[in-house]
Amino acid sequence: MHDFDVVGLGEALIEFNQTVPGEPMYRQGIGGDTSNVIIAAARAGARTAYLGRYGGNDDFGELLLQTWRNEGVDVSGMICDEQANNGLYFVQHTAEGHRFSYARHESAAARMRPADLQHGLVERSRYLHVSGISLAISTTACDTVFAAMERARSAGTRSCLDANLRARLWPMSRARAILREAIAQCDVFLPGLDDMALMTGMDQPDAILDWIRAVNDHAIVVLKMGSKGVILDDKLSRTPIAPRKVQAVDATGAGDCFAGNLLARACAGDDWLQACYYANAAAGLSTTGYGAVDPLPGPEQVRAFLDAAD
Ligand code: KDG
Repeated sequence: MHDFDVVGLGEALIEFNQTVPGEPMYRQGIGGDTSNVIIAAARAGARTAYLGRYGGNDDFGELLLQTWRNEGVDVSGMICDEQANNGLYFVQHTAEGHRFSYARHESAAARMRPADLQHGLVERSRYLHVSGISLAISTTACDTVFAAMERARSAGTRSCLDANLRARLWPMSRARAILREAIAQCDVFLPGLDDMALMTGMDQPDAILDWIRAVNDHAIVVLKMGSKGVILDDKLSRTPIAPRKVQAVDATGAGDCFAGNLLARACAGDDWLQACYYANAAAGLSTTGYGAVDPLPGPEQVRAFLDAAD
């Protein structure tokens, strides 16, 4: 029996999200891809925990803890690093979409290491969720992610990976090598089309899915294509799922919303196709408000949207 449906490992960030394009006006929230996933999954009804380090050297650690607790996320595996600050990021909105700028060098999360996992929470969960950002932020964080995946494998916990390839965080050759190994090891892979284009040099979804299958022949794969919807590759077939029409204002965290809802619905008993339809609708809804966390929808909202769209 598992105590958790999904545990996430990575870096939570304090978010400053631009409210008026081109103006120096920002609203404060929290972000960080794996934390967003865990909050999305919690709102969808999953039993969740977040793992890693938060900083004790500034006043933002309490905000992170309070946010997770309010969402019902277990924080017993979080370590307070008194020597370090919490990472920050700024979201700016341009005609080409949103852009991230970071202030996260030597943050608390970047100081995580494999010994931090001795609490054993990975082993008590059905899924472990990690990402290319968790792998990128430092070499000790990278080691911690692989150690967590190893613990997951030994315990029968399934590993879910989002590529989230952020070119600002690491050199591309390192990113390609490390991500390739993580892709080979995961059980569920949720890459964005743009990330895979950067990773492989290809731009056609089928060619990218073929590339992924050559690296990993066993994972459930969902290729997220933003405003073009998603493709589920369950090894037997590839099923495209069209996007839902919404008035999008900010796509920050939409892929994380997809991942959290997908895993929550899979744990609730949906098959992967049903879970994808649900997560696709949830991700669309999450783009209708500003910030990575505030617009993450709950089940009533998603069901109403699915019914209205039918
Ligand atoms: O997916 C959204 C995240 O990218 C955002 O919340 C910030 O985690 C973040 C990052 O490192 O880019």
